[in-house]
Amino acid sequence: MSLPAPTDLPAWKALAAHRERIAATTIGDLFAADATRGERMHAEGAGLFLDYSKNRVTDETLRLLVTLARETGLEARREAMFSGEKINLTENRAVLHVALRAPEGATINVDGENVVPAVHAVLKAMGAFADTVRSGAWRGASGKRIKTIVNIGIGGSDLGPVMAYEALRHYSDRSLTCRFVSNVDGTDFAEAVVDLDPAETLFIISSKTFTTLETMANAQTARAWILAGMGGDAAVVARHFVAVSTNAAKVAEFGIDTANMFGFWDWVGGRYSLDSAIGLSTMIAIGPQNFASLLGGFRAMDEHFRTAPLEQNLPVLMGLLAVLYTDFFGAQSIAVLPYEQYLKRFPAYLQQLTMESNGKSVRLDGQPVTCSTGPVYWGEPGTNGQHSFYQLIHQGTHLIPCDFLGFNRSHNQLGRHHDYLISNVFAQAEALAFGKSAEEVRAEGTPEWLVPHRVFAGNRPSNVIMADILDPATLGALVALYEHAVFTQGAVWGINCFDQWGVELGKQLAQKIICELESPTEPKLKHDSSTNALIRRYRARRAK
Ligand code: G6Q
Repeated sequence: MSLPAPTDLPAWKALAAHRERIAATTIGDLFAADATRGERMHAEGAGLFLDYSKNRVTDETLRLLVTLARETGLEARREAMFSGEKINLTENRAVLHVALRAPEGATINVDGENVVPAVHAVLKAMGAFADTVRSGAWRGASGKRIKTIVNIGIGGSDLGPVMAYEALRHYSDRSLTCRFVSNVDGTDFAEAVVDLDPAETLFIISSKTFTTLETMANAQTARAWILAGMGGDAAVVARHFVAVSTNAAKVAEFGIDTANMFGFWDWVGGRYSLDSAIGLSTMIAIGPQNFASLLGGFRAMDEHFRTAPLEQNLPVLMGLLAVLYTDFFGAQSIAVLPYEQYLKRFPAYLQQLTMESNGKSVRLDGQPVTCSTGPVYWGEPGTNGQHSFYQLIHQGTHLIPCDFLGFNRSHNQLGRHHDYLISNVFAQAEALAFGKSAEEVRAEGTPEWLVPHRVFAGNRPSNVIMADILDPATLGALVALYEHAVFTQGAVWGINCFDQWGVELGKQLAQKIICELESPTEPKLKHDSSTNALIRRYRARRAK
């Protein structure tokens, strides 16, 4: 196949010329010229409200961005995804996280087979299992009720479940606790179980492949911990371990009863798997009903993405704005700033979703890209971030577009806290956009030598995304918003958002180096001189 480079398309060239024309126009100028801008430039969908008026865009910029989306074939690619085509070309796979939240009765075919009934069969099995754990009907081998669920998984088999557990704590059964072990660093496991009773602990081994080094190492350690704590009989494993995987053979080999294995499929990418069986810990924590609401939120955003006009389509607008800043304003990162403590792990989750998806420098046809792709996504919950890195966003030399996330209501309505919190969302977005001029600083009586230090140039773009309250449906909509915004970016850049070859090389090298570190005799090292020296030094100094 051969694809036109997006940079060769008429809309790209028109945008480049347009960018020159608006170079001197500030966000302040745009607001001054149009009294209705703040009310006009918004979009709504799936319970989310997006105010994008504080961006460096005119109506013409938006028209050109939408034209670019059309010229790059976004709509056809979107349809190809929703209809189960194998758009993940490098792995020859369909990309169907949208099928995970399709309504029962929908039809989505992969290789001529409707996958939706299988999705719902797994959801039902998960629901039945979650209910037995929640009700206490599921007992550990010694007859004790399960109190702690430890999810062992990494990457896509960890970040979604951790994020969702934290985000939906308000909805979780407080007599159960979920913990998450991902790192192969033994400290992660050791600290996670330090105060746990094996008799009351259930491990969920979450691994699509059931071969990932970190997860398998942690799973073996967990198995040994359970056996040591429960008398050493391998039969106890079945009461303390369940698996989420696509690999039944490996699960059985580990000693987990495949009746307690919850499956998914190769058309679910790891970082898009939160709403598959990988969400089992979330379902146990919040219950099957709330999990169904979570899926409902995803589905509502899927529908919006699929049907809303591009000009009013939240993920399309957010994806195109990211392209605009990345390719026409030289921005290298985007900050995501949730003003909601329950979303404290959301930026970490988005790091994987966005950067593993769009950190690519080759297009789908194998040609090198001719523009910048995948910005760095990062962030911390507000207001904490304001007291650390916001300085750079306000007065530094980098342009960092921001997504502010806020909610009209809090689950913890304590005195004036929520108004304080949300006043900061609006204040930060206002300050970034309009800044503070030297005249304003002088008018406050600031001595002349201090004026430049206290000036805020403004003209720094942001989106403000608001919803009523962080409930399961809203979380689903929010995650799907970013999933589809990432898809929009990838479609414009002509890259494959759904593979991750970039994580392979390090994995392979580590396998080789493990043998060298553990070799009883001095290994013959054939790395570069730095790697060789580091290996020798470690071998000489490590704890024996
Ligand atoms: C995500 C990636 C990656 C994956 C982990 C865990 O999109 O594919 O983060 O989720 O490597 O893989 P397993 O689930 O197979 O253990």
